[in-house]
Amino acid sequence: MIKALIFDVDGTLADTERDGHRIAFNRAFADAGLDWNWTVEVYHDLLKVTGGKERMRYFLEKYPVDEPDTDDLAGYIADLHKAKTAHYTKLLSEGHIPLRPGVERLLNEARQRKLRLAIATTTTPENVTALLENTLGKESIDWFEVIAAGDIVPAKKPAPDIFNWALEKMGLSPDEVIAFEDSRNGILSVHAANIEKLVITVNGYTAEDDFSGATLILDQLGDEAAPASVISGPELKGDFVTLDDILAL
Ligand code: XBP
Ligand code: MG
Repeated sequence: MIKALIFDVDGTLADTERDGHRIAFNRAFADAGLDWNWTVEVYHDLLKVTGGKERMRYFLEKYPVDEPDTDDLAGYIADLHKAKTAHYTKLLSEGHIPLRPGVERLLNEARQRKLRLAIATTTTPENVTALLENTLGKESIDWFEVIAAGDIVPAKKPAPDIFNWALEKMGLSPDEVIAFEDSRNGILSVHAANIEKLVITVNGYTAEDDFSGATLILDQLGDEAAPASVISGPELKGDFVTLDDILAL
């Protein structure tokens, strides 16, 4: 019996990476006088690593750029990341990043039918709050019983920790939830947490990812104005994903 829906944020609730996080990173780098520039293409590679601080470290290790002039690299990266978060939340407050089609509709359907809602993401908690506030309104934070985000767990996705944390807080077992994700790291995390039911909505960065084992893969949840296409899994009853489609999985 399904009792809750657990949503990833970046790429799933909204297409935040290319025109949100990436831009915010680049603005923080420019402010700090760094000549790092994460192009759309480079960022695709960098998305292999979840977590902004972890991603910057990976960039420094893998790309031929000068190390910043500091004897406290962890502190330097943490400060840079704070600046990036400020830029990112500002972008959200300017209304540049909408929710993906069907997200608001499905959340409302779930609330009406008394399903419990949670979030499991690697992004910083402030970013989740800012996205929800600026798209669904301030009160929408309370729609989610648990917001599991960022550094509250030691290991980010693809580790299962963030989903395990959310399940534990809700007192639910993996077979009582359905997860929503958009990426390879997401599916690995969900499966490692023993959650079997998983809906994937792909996006520009993740369309070619390996999603073997996902229950349903779509281009989007969809709406009347923007119908969904099933990439793999059971056909939908109508033109977009309804809660009945989800509960029938
Ligand atoms: C999201 C991420 C995050 C964001 C940046 O992955 O990897 O790192 O890109 O957020 P997922 P922060 O959707 O799988 O949770 O800079 O706040 O870490
Ligand atoms: Mg994601």
